[in-house]
Amino acid sequence: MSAKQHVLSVLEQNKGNNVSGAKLAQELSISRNAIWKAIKNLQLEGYNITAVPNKGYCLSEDNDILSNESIIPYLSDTIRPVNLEVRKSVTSTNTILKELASEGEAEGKVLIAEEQTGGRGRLGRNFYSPSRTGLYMSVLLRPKVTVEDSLYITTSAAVSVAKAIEKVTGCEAEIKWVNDIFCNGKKVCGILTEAGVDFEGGGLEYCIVGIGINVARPREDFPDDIKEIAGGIFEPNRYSSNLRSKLAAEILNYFWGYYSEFSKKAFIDEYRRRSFLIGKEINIISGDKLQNARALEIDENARLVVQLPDGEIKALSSGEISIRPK
Ligand code: BT5
Repeated sequence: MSAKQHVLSVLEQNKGNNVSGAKLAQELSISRNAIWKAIKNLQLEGYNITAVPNKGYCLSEDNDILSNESIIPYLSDTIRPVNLEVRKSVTSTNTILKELASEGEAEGKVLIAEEQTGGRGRLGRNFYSPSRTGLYMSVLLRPKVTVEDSLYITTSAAVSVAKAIEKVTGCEAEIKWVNDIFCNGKKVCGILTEAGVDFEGGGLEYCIVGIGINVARPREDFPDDIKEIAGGIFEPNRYSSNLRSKLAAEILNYFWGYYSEFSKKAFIDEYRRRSFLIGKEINIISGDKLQNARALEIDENARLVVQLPDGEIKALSSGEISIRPK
């Protein structure tokens, strides 16, 4: 760890409180001059650190820059040491992690970005990923599961995100089958799971779970094409505290808990409980075709059970649906 990372780590752990330069120098066994330099560099990177003579340095409570040092304190002991990397701006955390996976990166690598310039959704769609108000994160897994069972990775990630949102922000989070999380009737999160198949072994070579969250509605608002459907967990004027780091850590805590006991499928009941499609009139979308249906339930395999107008009952394990306006 560099002196700068060390200093940041101590300041993050004492956020909102003064830490004396002498104490920092002693704890980190470096000169006070080196501490001062580290502070200057952090301030240049945008960290809101005040220096008060005779009191020391204080990292402002509402400082909201994502870093290993800001996230790690909130990770539960059972998932440490997680191989976390935070970058300022990337094309897509999923794309980069895919490249790393094919170069042999181990399970547990987590890539988090402040901004994505080419954030991706399913089927080649875009995921709008501006800086400051979102959290974009991908997790690399090397699961020993069948291709069929890998569908539950998205299911468990959706439950982890919903639970983490509620724990950290207090906002109620619901799931729209398959991979969207809604707060106050708006999509605040999408999940894109991508896998490399091991053709010889018949299982998965790797699996990447990408999670994109609108923590706050951007000040300049969402682009016109998603304004109606997208929402932030917070309105811009209500979001001031440092929540993204906690949110990232809690998602990982829940997700790792489920993943480490994957075969138990302990997340299914919670997934069903949070699904808000049940009883609704929906459209099943395939290409440019729409088929009317009624959503009956989420079954024990996280499939959406629907009834078609002719009475036929079908269980869908993946796909796209929209709610039909009344
Ligand atoms: C998703 O796809 O919602 C999956 C999004 C996954 C994003 C994460 S971020 C980290 C990782 N790296 C990536 O590059 N991707 C993953 P889908 O269900 O296909 O929904 C895409 C649709 O959601 C778009 O066509 C828009 O209508 C809408 N959309 C785009 N950006 C949005 C946003 N920021 N918030 C809400 N809805 C959005």
